Order: sequence, then structure tokens, then C-alpha cells
Amino acid sequence: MNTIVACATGLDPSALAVIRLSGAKALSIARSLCGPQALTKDRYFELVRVGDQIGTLDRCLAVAFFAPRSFTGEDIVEFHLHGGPGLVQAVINACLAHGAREAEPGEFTRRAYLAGKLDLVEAEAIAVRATAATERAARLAEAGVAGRLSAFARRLEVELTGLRAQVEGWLDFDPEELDESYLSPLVGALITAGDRLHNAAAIGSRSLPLFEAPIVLLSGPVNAGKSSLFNMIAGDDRALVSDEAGTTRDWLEVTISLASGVIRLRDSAGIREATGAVEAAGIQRAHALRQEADLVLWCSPANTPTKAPDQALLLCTKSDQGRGPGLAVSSHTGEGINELLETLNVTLFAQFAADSETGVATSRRQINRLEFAAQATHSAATQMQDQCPELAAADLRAACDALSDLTGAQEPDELMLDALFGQFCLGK
Ligand SMILES: Nc1nc2c(ncn2[C@@H]2O[C@H](COP(=O)(O)OP(=O)(O)O)[C@@H](O)[C@H]2O)c(=O)[nH]1
Ligand SMILES: [Mg+2]
Repeated sequence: MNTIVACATGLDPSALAVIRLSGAKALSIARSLCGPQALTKDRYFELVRVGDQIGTLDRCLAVAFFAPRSFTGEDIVEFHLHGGPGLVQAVINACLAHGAREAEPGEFTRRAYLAGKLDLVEAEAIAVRATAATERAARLAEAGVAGRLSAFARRLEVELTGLRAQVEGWLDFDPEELDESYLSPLVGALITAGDRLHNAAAIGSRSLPLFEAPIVLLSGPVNAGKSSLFNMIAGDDRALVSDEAGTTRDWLEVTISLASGVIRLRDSAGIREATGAVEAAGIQRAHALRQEADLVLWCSPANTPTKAPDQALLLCTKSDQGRGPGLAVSSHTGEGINELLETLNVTLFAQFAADSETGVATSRRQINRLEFAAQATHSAATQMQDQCPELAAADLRAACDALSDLTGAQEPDELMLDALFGQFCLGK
């Protein structure tokens, strides 16, 4: 495999930056930059002069991790240098000139997974820790890094394999002979296992907003005060506000920190019969955005109330002008804004409950595999009750496969790995 290089700390100016090199040539490339005496000791921070063919670039710290005792299992060198983007780029260029190639997003972690250093659940939990916006998200993801969910999945896989052996034992019998007194404990065990898997998926779903920054969309009729509310919450005049109906066409997004997590708040065009092609395009987009949103805030003006669509949270906007159904808010007086933020915080983030048995799923992919395994296990219970042990055994095989997919124990396909690691930060 090639030796890869990337800046692990982002490319904004900062006091320090970390550049990582990983692969068979990591040490030789690093010594080309720092001199042949450098980096001869494992895990030893040393002061080096890094330079290219023109001259010294920086005096900085460097450390080597010799294979296989490194994150990726390969030789790794890290430069902890000063953080100017031009300096960082020059050092990366020097590594490239000596035969490294630029890493893809997530490629270090992908190599760690391929070397058997961590499973997919742990890899995804590490990605969350690299982007965690809140302390709570970071702490929950630590449970993933520590492998609690992986251990749960492996335990369940063993249990289901045992249950499958019992199910297959029934295949040798005449269905008439399926004795209730043996059958009901088996069915009971299948239902319990399915429930535990379902519970793990449900905990994951409730916690997902902590990791994903849920999308909250301001929607409603034109002139309902959506853009004014957007600006009020953003603390900035981002959106144009006007009493002319149909002002907003492009949609806007700001990231807002609530007490327990981060949301992406969006403003969109008001819903009505459009008066022109551009407004019509804006309204069409507003409808599409509604599908994407985790929560819709339906803005209904106090003086002309409208009915909220299902699932939306109803706001009575312009509450300084009167009263209507819904949570009263006014962008002019500030009434109800704190209550709205508190409601959003509770609705989106207060539902999670960490579970000591299962740990917490940190991605939709993990939740989806857990839920699939739960359904297949429950289906196996039903098939046994209906005296179809063959179908029950097939369900249990599918459930075990889903659990192997979850941790990546069964070699997954390249496309899935591309999709999974492609979402990682560069240098991770
Ligand atoms: N009285 C009052 N007027 C408001 C309030 N919010 C917005 N407006 C006015 O309503 C009109 C439409 O506001 P805008 O935010 O552009 O609504 P949008 O079309 O839903 O985005 C503007 O003239 C605003 O000044 C409010 O809380 N109280
Ligand atoms: Mg608007």
C-alpha cells in the first residue's frame, strides 16, 4: 500500500498543526525531511528541523510509531509543527515529493479497520468524536470507541447462533411432534433476543440527533414572519425581511447551539400559489426541504391563523398582534423565543437514554442493521409458532448476517466502505 499523508488538524491558521504519514515509506520519507539520524526510536517525541530541498521549513516535534504498534498497523510519523496553512502545505508537498500520496478522507481509519485494529462500530464512533459538537455527544461516542455496542452485537450473534442450532434441531422432527413444552421456551428466547435488539436500535434512534445536528425548518404561509424569526434566532440579519409577500426564495441555513446539542435551522420560501417562475422554484424547494427536515416549525400568524401539517410544531407568530393556537412567539418583542429554544432542545435532545447493556449506536447504518436483526429475530419467533423451523432458521441466519455487517466482521463490500469512510474528516 502507498504511504499516505494528510494534515489531521484542519487548514485554518492555528498555533499547532499535526501532519500524519502512514505506510511502509513513512520513516524514510520523514528522515529525508529531518535528516537520517531522526526518528530512530519508537514512540519518542523529538525536536527536529523539517526542510525541503530549498531549506528548513520549521523546527518542530516529531514522533514515530513503528508497525504494527500504531493506529493503522503501519509505520506512522506525526509532525507536530506550527499551524500556518502555507507551512503545513509546504511540508505536505515535501512528503509528496518523496513519494507519499495525499490521503483520502477517512483513509487512516480505513487502514486501521483493514488491519483489524478496530471494527466498523468503533471506526464510526471515532468519526463522531472527531466532529462532536457537544460534550454529551463525545461522551456517548466514547462508549462506541470502547466497543460496548460491538460487544453487545457479538454476544447476540452467539446467542442467535445457539438458538438457530435449536431451531434446526426441530427440522428432523415431524411438525406434528413439535411439542409445546419445548417450543415455548425457544419462542420466548427468540422474542427476548428480538426485543433487546429492538431496544438497542431505539436507543440509537433517540440519540442520533446528538451526532447528526438535526434539521429544523421554518415553514408556513408567506409573510408569516419566518425570516424574521430565523434572524432573531440566528442573532444576525441573514434573511431579507419585507412585508412584500414572497420575498424569500433561496433557502438559508444557520447552525445554532442549544443547551444539549446543535441544530441546523433553515428558512425557506412561504407556501402559496406562486406569482412567478422564480418564486415557484423557491416554493418547490421549500416542499422538498420539508421531506428532509427532522422537525418543521409551522409559522401561523396570530392575525390570520392557519392549520399546521401533521408532525409539525405549531407556532403562533407575531404574538404582539394577538393570540392564536400554538406556541406564541414575536420577533418584534422577543416574546416566546427562549421558550421556543427550550422546546426544541427538549423535543430533539432530551429523549436519549444511555443503556449500559448496549452502548449507543452512532450512525443510521448501525441503527438500520440493529433494527433489521430485531425484525428477523421476531419473525423467527413467529415462524416457530407457525411450525416452520426452516423459515425460522433462515431468519436467524439473516439476523446474524446483519450483526456481522454492523461490526464489519464479515468483509463488507468496497462501495459500502467508500460511503462510510468518505464521510470522515480528512486526516482521520
Ligand atoms: N408585528 C409583527 N410583525 C412581524 C413579526 N415578524 C415579522 N413581522 C413582519 O411581517 C412581515 C413579513 O415578515 P417576514 O419575516 O419576511 O415573513 P416571511 O415571509 O414568513 O419570511 C414583515 O413586514 C415583518 O416586519 C412579529 O413578530 N410581529
Ligand atoms: Mg421569508
